[in-house]
Amino acid sequence: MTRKTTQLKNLLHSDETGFILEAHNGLAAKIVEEAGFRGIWGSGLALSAQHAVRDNNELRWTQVVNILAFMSDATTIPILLDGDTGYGDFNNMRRLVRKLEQRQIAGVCIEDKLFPKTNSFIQGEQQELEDIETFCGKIQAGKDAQSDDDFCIVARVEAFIAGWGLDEALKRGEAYRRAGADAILIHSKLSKPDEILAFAREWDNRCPLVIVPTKYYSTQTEVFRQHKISLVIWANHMIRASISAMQNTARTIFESESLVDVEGRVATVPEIFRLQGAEELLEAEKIYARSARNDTSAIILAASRGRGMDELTRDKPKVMIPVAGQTVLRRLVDKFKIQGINEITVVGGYHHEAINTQGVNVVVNDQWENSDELVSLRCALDSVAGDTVLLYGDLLFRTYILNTLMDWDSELLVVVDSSPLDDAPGNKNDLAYCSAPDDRAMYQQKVSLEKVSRDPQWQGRKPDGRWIGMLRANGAGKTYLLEALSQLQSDKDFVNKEIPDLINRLVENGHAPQVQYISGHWMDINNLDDLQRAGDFAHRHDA
Ligand code: SPV
Ligand code: MG
Repeated sequence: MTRKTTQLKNLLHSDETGFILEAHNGLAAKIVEEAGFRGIWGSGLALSAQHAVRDNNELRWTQVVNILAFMSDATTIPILLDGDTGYGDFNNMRRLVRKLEQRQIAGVCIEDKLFPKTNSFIQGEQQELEDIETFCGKIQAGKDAQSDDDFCIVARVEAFIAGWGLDEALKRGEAYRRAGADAILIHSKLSKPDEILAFAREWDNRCPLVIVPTKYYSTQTEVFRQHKISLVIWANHMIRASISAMQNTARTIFESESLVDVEGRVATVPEIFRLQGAEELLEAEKIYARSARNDTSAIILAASRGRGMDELTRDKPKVMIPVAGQTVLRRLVDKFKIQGINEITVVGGYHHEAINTQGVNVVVNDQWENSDELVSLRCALDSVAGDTVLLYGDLLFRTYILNTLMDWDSELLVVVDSSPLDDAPGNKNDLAYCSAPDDRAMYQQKVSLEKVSRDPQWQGRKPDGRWIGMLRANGAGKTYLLEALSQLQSDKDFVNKEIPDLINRLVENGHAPQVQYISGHWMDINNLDDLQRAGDFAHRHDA
């Protein structure tokens, strides 16, 4: 891509008349570029006006440079800064040029007035002009300070503004050109272009000529072309457009005490996101923000009423029962959120309308009364892409268990509690038979699951623990899971199948999940006794 300095230089030296439009912040600059302009005018008037301060150097030069950095970052076209008087003497000018180059600003225009200046349209005649030699020294200092040969310094002649006439204007223009200025900006506050055109005729293209037709706006652009004007600056129309739009919007909202009349007339919020480049960040997150687990979703199975809970589940599913002041579902959701898992799907059935936890998607298994877990899982998987953590909705567990589940690098992972069965409360159905018993001395022991069964002596063996109702499927593991699920779906009794059937099918397919052993620190809630214990458990632990 052509350097911004070179782009500006080319714009000035092109045989055609070029046009640049004012912008005063990053957003405005971006809008100017999107409209098709090939350059931006960093107007002193607009830069100060957006902060409701005067165009009298009330904005410090460092503040100007900071705003320009946002404008430059947001755009690929060159910015010509209205640098007022260079904010001081030749030395301040040198420093300004260096700081602008560091921010990829393509050029600066300085005017032959005295610091602090005022806007040319306020009592122009009373404005004192800088001595010609002093101003030439400033131009030369700026040119000597630039490190990029194509950085442009435009010298602005204020002789017409101060009422000094054509001869003085030409004398100054010529002196500034000889001092090294890349272009001359000749300014006028008349509503006709007479001064400018007279200057242009006499100037006869000695070096590029720049104009600002704010006052003589009704002049046809063709006239500028005929007079070989190199660059026309539309100097303040973005700030003026925003002022009218904001005034109208503010008035309408205030008077109507409603947004109805402005919605549709103002930019949409997605349009703001677009201008900010929000989409790029989402893409970048996929690559760089892996720790945020953006690509992991959670599925919580919560379709059944839960037998043995009596009155407590009269009008809500088990997940919505409060345990130590917080529902089981809220506890689960918070744990996922801490892990950066924000895509959480709850499969509801029985009184699903009572699931009103914030931050979850609820999908409904309509057949919940006549179907089991795999039908529920099927409902969720239709809307859940990427890596998935699956768990039962009646689980309470300590936070570290989910942390570890997320940290293990494995395509398929199940959590198995190896604590002695006799001591264990709760559901003893999902007995786990594994390739090796829990060797507690080993960190991330490589063990695979062989069977989940209700049989306490499967193949005459002792179980190695209990599957706690938590499974993770990553990458290819997710594909294997979907594959096993479709196979089971063609079975006649699919509606009665449970997650352990799916796990066992994975094993049969040669995709045995890896086992992550834990010892206690969890419980499931199956009856009122469990619920009692759950309160204690939640109080004692960070469950
Ligand atoms: C500006 O835009 O700040 C200018 C042009 O300097 S003018 O306001 O016409 O002086
Ligand atoms: Mg200005």
